[in-house]
Amino acid sequence: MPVTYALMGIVNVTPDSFSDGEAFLDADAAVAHGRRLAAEGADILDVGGESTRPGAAPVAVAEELERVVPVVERLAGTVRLSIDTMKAEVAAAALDAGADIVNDVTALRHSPEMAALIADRDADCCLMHMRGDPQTMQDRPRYTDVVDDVRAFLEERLAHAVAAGIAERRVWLDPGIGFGKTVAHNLELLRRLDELAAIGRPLVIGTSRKGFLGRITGSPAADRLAGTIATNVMALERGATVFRVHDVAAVGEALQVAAATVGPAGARDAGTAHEESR
Ligand code: HH2
Repeated sequence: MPVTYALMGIVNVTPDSFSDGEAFLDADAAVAHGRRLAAEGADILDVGGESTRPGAAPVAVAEELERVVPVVERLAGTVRLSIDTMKAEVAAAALDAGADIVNDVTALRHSPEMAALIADRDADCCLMHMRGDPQTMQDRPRYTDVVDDVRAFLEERLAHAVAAGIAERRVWLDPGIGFGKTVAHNLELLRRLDELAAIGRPLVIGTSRKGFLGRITGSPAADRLAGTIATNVMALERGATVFRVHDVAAVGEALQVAAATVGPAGARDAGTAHEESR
């Protein structure tokens, strides 16, 4: 069986993202960055206007709309676009502007209208595990068994989405690396990722430049590409199918080789791309 996967390039239109805050706050810079990531091989661009790093300040709806909508409008037609937001108003405006995936790090728990919106628009969505919220999530996180707990959470959120009218085939799941987890929790989730892939939905993984890599290697955020590659390659081998990364070209090349090694003819897509965007 060939290994199939999709590369999701990160476009942060924020002043305070942990690794590239301020770099692409200007719409022109964000659009140019998105186009560059698409040219490097991103299958999806994930546009976000609110940082979720530990302790990040929440952003008002109007401000978030102002950051992301012009960028989504101008990137529409390059590759598939996802909107990284927990707010239904922002998701609706981004879907109107050309996005067709909603990446909600609260897994439909923040905005009461989010599930109905995704169902109505028949959009794909990524539901991610997080303990608490970005203000509190790193406050001594504890689990009975981190993989069992995350799996139970994701299964419950999948059932909730389906009960709200979202087609099961539209739902992707994500263990939320770095969201309310210690270094040991993140590593155990990566080590046992196959147990989450067994749920049977596309599995998104986001380790790119995250703090646990720096805790292991001592490298600052801008210098964690090697750790990012190591963890994404391992995640591919354990069944992850969508890779959310800042460094599309380098991680893409590593995954190409990893996929060719794991399966006879590595192919992109993860069954997640719309025909017209190929
Ligand atoms: N991580 C971040 C943001 N959104 N979405 C999903 N599905 N999975 C993730 O792991 C994930 C995510 C945090 O990374 P980044 O966007 O680089 O930083 P910030 O939140 O500071 O903007």
